Amino acid sequence: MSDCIFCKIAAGEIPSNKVYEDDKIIAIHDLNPMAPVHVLFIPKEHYCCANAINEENCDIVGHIFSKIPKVAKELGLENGYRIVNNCGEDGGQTVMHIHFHLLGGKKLKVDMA
Ligand code: D5M
Repeated sequence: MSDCIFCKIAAGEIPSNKVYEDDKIIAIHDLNPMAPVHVLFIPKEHYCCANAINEENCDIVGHIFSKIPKVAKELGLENGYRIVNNCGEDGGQTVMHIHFHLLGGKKLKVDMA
């Protein structure tokens, strides 16, 4: 998508603070960190949100989750972390290109709503 900021980051058209990249995904430090470690895992292919995931394309979610432990370890999150996906307006999603937040580096508060 030509006007999508995460598509532009994935394509290298906008600079980012990258922590991981392969042919399918990129992981970058969040611009507005909500925790000492706040990384976004972003598929290079554009999917608007969790509602766009189906049986045909759900491998991308497994691929992202398969890379999170390695990146978390490299970033020192030995004591645990949180993975968050916001979907749609009520879910608090602000960038309409699916991404997973990796948060850690302190004992996070439990706040589900
Ligand atoms: O999360 C969207 C997240 O994306 C939010 O935490 C800010 C972050 N963001 C927005 N633009 C950038 C750039 N250019 N680099 C890094 N991080 C960015 P959401 O779940 O949609 O609310």
